[in-house]
Amino acid sequence: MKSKTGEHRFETRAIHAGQRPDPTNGAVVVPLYQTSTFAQPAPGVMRDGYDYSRADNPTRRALEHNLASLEGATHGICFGSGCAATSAAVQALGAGAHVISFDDVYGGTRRLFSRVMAHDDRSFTFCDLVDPDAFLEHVRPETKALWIETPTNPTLKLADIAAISARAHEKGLRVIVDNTFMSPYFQNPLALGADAVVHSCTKYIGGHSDLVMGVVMTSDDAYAEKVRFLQLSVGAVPGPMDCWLALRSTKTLAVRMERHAANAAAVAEFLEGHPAVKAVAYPGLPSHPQYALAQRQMSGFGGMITLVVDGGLEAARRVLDRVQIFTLAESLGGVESLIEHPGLMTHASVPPEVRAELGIDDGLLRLSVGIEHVDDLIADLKQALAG
Ligand code: P1T
Repeated sequence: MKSKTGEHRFETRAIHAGQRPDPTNGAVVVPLYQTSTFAQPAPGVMRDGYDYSRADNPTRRALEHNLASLEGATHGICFGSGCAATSAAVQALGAGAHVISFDDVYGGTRRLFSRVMAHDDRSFTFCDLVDPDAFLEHVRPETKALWIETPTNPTLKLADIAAISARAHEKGLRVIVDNTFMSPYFQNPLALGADAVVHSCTKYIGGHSDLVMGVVMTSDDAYAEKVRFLQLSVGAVPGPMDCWLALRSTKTLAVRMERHAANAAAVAEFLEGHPAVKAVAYPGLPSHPQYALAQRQMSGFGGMITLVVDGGLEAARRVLDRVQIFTLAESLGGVESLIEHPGLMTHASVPPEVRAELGIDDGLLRLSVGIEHVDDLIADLKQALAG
């Protein structure tokens, strides 16, 4: 299903790319093709390229076109989770690959790299990519790629995608960016020189905390072919229902992201002035050490905030206990505001000494600011932080 909207702006592509009224009955919304298999007119002959839903499905294909269009990629390849997409993106680098990863990545990504994929013949080095030259000393003959998450989860450090991509390409390395926190609306790594983008669609792309999915996007045909082959062969594919939900969600991605960012900016400013808060990280605050880079490579600052409360774990637990609108839960990017304690939750699988090195303090809390009324969100945090 080809989009006729390739030249249009993000909001228009979000609603139309990969989709058009059904040619048989005019349905405006791409139907949910909840089917595992497809009748074939003759052995080996397919209608419109479909034979089995692990290989391809019309609802999934529409979503893949839609997502690729939003990220400015030629190929979008969906998986059953962000972790499955991450795994395929690395597997596609080939056997024996060494990957240099930003040190402060999602705990599940670090676990996948160091406790699953490193047990095959791959190897990983974690380093702080705030300095775009930092990876150079770790490059080996078998190094194939850099893995960047920016902003990082949970300390919201940034990596300069353009600077790192230029240096990496000189060394013949690919750059893969996990763009989950920004969504394709606020940051487009491919336009900055990266070779591939991964999203956990579970987050902003899905946007309603009702699905788990991932995607790999690239304009590199040879690399895409490898990822596509892994999608078919390993089979970690999303079901048609989740694809249908995601396709419905991208239609509102732009307006949701605008509200997430506006609310987060106001919440971050409130937290920065609060006496019980020791530190606040939000890329849109002038106090963020990489504010200039944020302004350069992102068109907005997203909905994620990290704060450190005075009084360590006990004080953090008190806040978690008291919040009423913010829900204590893992994940992020949904319309509802969430709060979590990375040390005990999303990053509990990261060894304590590594957490300490990364600054994942006992008093550190992570907010996913939703799209409720901002005054209610600030009032909730105010009462939760009160002495
Ligand atoms: O959960 P899954 O869809 O498999 O996505 C993994 C993933 C990948 N990349 C980033 C930046 C992520 O934040 C995640 C998942 N993160 C959480 C569940 C979390 O609460 O941080």
